[in-house]
Amino acid sequence: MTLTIKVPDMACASCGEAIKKAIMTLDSDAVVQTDTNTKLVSVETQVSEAVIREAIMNAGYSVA
Ligand SMILES: [Cu+2]
Repeated sequence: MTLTIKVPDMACASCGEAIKKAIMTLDSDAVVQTDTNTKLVSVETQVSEAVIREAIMNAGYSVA
């Protein structure tokens, strides 16, 4: 499934990398795309949305 999650405080490319890394730690097969202009993170994963959201929050970002 593909999730699209808004992360308003993803300010720059290194935020995007940190988020990507946090998700990939949970699911190494995930395909993660981050867009710092739209603040959207799209994740192709088998892991549930709740778990992905938690990973983003644990990395220090809030999810909308
Ligand atoms: Cu940043």
